[in-house]
Amino acid sequence: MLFQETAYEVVPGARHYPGYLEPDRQAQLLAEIRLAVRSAPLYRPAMPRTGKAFSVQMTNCGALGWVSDKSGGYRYQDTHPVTGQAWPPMPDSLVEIWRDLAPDAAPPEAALINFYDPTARLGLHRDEDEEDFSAPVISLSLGDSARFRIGGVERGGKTRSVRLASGDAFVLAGPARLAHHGIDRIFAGTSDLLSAGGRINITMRRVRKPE
Ligand code: MD3
Ligand code: FE
Repeated sequence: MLFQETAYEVVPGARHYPGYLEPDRQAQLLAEIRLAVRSAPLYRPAMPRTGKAFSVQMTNCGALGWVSDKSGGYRYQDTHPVTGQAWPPMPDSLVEIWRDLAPDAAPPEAALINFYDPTARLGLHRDEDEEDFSAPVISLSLGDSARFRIGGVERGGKTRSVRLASGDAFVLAGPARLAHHGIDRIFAGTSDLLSAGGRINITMRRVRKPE
């Protein structure tokens, strides 16, 4: 068995796969992410307009990467905003996971890598900077557990919380693709995968409409 395929629908279109990646596969993926981060270092994006720094550190791999800064706002671009270099290639293992969980979607173009220290948070937001919402977003969690919150397409509605652990996958499709979501807190010390602690989340995205 390549992956643990048991899933639960949290809200319509949002599927949680607890323990999708076995411990060996988590360690392999972590090694690939560390390699990518060596050439595309983690940096702290800034909020549009206010310029306030994110508490989450970010980088990307793949043809495109999601970035944000004070003057340019949220967008995808083909180079790292600090080094000016092209993003490192998307590891084959990520493409394999995308094919497993989204066999009908066009291949992913971006993998956003988020790093959370135990104090980092990600406020409720929607992922809406892509041209194509027909493909899902696929999330993979490594390291410490987190409390993930998901609501509706409209702001201010009812929300549900889910604890995400190392190795879990999440597929956001259909009515959940434009749902509000965020990370309320990190549970420090709940995983030994990252020797220095913290949490990594990888989200694979299709950005452009397929030809
Ligand atoms: C629901 N990341 O990178 S992953 C993000 O854990 C992001 O780092 C969080 O939100 C993290 O944008 C949550 C789960 C997730 C990812 C994308 C979604 C949930 C989503 C897109 C639409 C709806
Ligand atoms: Fe998001």
